[in-house]
Amino acid sequence: MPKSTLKLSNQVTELSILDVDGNADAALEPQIDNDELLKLYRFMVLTRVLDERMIRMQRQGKLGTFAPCRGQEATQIGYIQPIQKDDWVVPSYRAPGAQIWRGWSIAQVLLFWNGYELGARPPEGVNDLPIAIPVGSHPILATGIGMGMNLRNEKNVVLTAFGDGATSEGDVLEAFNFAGVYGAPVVFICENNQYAISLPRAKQTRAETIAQKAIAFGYDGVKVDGNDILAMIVATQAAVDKARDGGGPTLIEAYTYRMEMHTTADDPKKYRSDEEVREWEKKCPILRFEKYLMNKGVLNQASIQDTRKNVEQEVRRGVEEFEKLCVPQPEKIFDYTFATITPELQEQKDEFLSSIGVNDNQPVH
Ligand SMILES: Cc1ncc(C[n+]2csc(CCOP(=O)(O)OP(=O)(O)O)c2C)c(N)n1
Repeated sequence: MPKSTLKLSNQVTELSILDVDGNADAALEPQIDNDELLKLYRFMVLTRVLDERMIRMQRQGKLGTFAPCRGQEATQIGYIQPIQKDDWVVPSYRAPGAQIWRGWSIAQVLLFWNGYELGARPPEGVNDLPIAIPVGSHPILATGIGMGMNLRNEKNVVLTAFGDGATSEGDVLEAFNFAGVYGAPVVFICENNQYAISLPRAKQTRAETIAQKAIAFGYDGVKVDGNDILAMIVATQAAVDKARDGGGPTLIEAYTYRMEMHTTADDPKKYRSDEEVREWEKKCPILRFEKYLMNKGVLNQASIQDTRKNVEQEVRRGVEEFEKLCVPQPEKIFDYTFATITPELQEQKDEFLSSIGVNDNQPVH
């Protein structure tokens, strides 16, 4: 038997459309109308402004630890744009812009990071799961939802996003495999931001790309420039269309960079150089899209300033709403453990309430 290299039917493609100066590859440029382009831009700026505000709030003791996303705006707004209302999203914990695009309020995003259950409750009519903090625990839920869609003959798709570190979790590999075996309509987005806390991508896997892992599960992988919103939209739209048409899953690796600390409890200077960060600063996804929109005549200096001001106001309103809802209710920890509280837990709850001088089930203010 002769020796040969196997020709596999699945492949890994690489995609970028905008260069760092905002010039688009004409053959690949998607046709998006001006209103939608401006909406995309506004959401990227909103994501950035909210992130900056959240860091300040955390430093002032007004917000708990959270995972900043500066640098990953094109990735998250790009992958969420092709998703329709009836589709499902099983989100990453580092994508508040995508959540807000889906219909979550700014106040809810903030409440989540202060430990309020309301921050984990999807708004009425929003087909999203809450954020999962255990790394890699959620893509398997997306696969299950996708399998359910097939059983019900639904034409919807499910998108899930997770980090490069998550791809080392067994559950994620099971999610990849079951989605392939059952032809589930899942779009897997790996936000490869180069680090899992302090662990660089090179120590996460020996594979040259994350995208190529799809091949082993029997479907295509795409490595996309995650700082290029047009490429993210095109790649995700193709994966969504394929899934909706019964073509099964796709794995998209969004190649990007986490510009900030892993969470507000981390100091990235301990494990990466300023020089490396400066190199990625030049690839800023917002500046790149801004240049593209200015070249097209869709944006100018005045509208850039207006967008920023407008978004700052929206964030301010969100923070005010959050502050009103932020009423500490520590006894709630007992209420959310079981549908009906057990006698033992009720005893503990009573003991806790009396220890803080409250004798009934009134909220603790
Ligand atoms: C099961 C589990 N193990 C460990 C942790 C602690 N932890 C939180 S985030 C993180 C790194 C995740 O990196 P990655 O998947 O690349 O996503 P990123 O945070 O970079 O977006 C770890 C180890 C956790 N939350 N859950």
